[in-house]
Amino acid sequence: MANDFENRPTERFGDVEFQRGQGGEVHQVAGGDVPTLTTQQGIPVADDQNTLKAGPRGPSLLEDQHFREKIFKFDHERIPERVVHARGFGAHGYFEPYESLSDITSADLFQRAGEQTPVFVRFSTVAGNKGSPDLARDVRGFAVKFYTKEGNWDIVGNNIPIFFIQDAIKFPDLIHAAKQEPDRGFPQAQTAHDNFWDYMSLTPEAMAMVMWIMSDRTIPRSLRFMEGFGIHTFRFINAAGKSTFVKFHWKPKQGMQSVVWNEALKINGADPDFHRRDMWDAIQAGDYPEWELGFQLFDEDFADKFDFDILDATKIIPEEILPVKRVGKMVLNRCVDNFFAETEQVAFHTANLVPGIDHTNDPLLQGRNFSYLDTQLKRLGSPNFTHIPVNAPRNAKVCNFQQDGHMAMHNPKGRANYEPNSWGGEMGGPRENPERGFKSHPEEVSGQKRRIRAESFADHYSQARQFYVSQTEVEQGHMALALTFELSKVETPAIRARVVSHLLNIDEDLAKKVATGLRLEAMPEPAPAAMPTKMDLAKSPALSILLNGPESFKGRKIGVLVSDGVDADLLGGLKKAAEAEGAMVKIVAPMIGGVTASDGSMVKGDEKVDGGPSVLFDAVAVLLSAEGAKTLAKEPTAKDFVTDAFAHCKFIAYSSEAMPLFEKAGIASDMDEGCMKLGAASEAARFVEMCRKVRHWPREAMVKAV
Ligand code: HDD
Repeated sequence: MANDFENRPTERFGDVEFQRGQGGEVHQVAGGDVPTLTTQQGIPVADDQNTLKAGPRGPSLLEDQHFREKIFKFDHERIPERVVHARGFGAHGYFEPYESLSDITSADLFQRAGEQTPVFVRFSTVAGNKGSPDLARDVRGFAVKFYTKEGNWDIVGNNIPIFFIQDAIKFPDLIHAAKQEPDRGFPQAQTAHDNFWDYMSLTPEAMAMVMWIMSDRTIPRSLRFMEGFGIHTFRFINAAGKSTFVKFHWKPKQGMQSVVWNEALKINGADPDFHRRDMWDAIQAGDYPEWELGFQLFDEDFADKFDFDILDATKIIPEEILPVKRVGKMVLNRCVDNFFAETEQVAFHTANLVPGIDHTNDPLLQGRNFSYLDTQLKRLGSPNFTHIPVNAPRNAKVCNFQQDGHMAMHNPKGRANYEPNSWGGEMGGPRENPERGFKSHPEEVSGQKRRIRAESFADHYSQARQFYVSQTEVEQGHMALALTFELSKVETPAIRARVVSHLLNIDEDLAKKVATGLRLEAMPEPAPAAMPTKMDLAKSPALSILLNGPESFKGRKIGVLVSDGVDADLLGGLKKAAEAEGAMVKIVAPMIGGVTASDGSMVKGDEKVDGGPSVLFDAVAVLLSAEGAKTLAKEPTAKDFVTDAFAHCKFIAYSSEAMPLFEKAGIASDMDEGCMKLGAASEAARFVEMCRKVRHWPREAMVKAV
């Protein structure tokens, strides 16, 4: 009798050959360039579609080791997600210093101008679980691993230069309050709920951070368009042992840009992977995102001049007082080969420091130095997580006597697994190196052992105010709306009032706007303050996004709504102008197969109109034929395309034939100088130039109610 694998009919799908089994199931068979499927033991597999059965209709047999192993492996695919920063996206790249910085640090990666050090960066949201949407209002993690020749160095930072709390002992409470409420398991990936604001209102030290998270910083347009910060004060040590304090900054070459809140809500529905896709698309297209690394450098005397403590992670040193020295650039030029192996398994740690860089006594940093190592054991399941390629040093050799444990990939070779030992040569293994080895800064420490917070940490409102007054009017408006939105989701009126009582210590006008937006019954008394607010701190323009926006429209996307009969010249002109600027054009068509243009050519669609709403683009163009406009004017999704673009203050180009759509959408009579009629292809360059401002903010006063 023929066995089950013989005489199967062969079929071709495209270039690929398949065989059809007795039950109609499809088999793909090795041969030529197609490798043989094997088990984990390397044993070749004959049939991956049918379990081993006693008779054609079963039962299945326990001896089917291939089946058992396959299901066993599948059942154990998931590892615990990160307790915070669960949702993330990683990419590879390199860092390159502009000059040697040997006068301030002996860290090897900063010694030679132009020398590249590989990096891996993972961006993340904080509160949401692994499957949460990208545009949640949230702080973004910005963690960078440098694979230096003296070992791995991590800057485990965020896109905001301060933090909620001053002492690490509060971290579990902060995160519990922010994540979903424990009795009901929701809301997910948002701070707009009672527990979060209850905790905030009882945590005056969080008030500066509250200002930052209620600003547009927490709804970035792209991970490529945001700053990053190391937050804490660290130390550099040079070869002579001299210490200099340093704060780390990442400045996006692409400029900063955020979305508006109503847009964020809609992006989350239209494309919950918006940020990941954007980063993936940019790198795949060769438009590599870049950041400059910046240092704020200072000494003890400079630190002593401030009323606040430079060890307090809720404070910044304004750039206008201490400029950021840009020392090099980081370029992300490669997506991961495998998301799980790299992005999911990467393990950052604030205590991964290389010689030439040291901690300070910031009590938040000190606690973090415990937490990160601890969490990796839980998440990755073995103390040998440093053997995973993304975590292993790439440019430094690992030589020590640590051994064994789950999943050990490499143990010390030879007889000696301890030191000191008296075995000579290679057999004796590695030895200490007082010259090259990591040395801590020999800081004097003394004092009583007490649970206490220094008085120098007590000013909770001055920098909150400084952040608020440094924003443009448009940005201040967004903050008032964000606070009103969040607190409107809080069900307990006393919590809403308690938050407003803090706002009164920050800015009276802001407090009034929020109180009015909430229809608060009565204005509360200002919250008791450990220290009065300094009302006269100078504005810091560096804190505003709009004052530090992009200089060009490079790396941005124009969504072009088209119909059959679209003017081929206009479309061609727009594509050319966008390309010249380094921007992308995406075609949004009534059907994904595309449209026939006025010259008879076929224009392929990138999105179908209901799958490509205008919130996905930085600017839009509506290029329709008269017939197309008439048809689309009846389509709710096409009307949303233009009303949303208009409400979100985007620049809009349109063909005159498209007007019926704007009329039907009810915005024709409001169209302003942010909307440009494209009469000829030659005018497209002017439109793209206009888009460099990214949004037409003067419109906002009219549309703010959305
Ligand atoms: Fe943290 C992850 C950033 C305070 C404990 N943190 C984590 C990540 C970032 C930050 C970017 C994700 C890393 C990745 O992509 O894998 N964390 C910060 C910043 C903080 C901060 C900028 C304040 C300045 N964190 C902080 C404190 C503690 C932790 C005070 C605990 C005492 N953080 C953790 C953690 C995580 C983490 C539990 C979860 C997953 C991980 O470490 O690897 O250990």
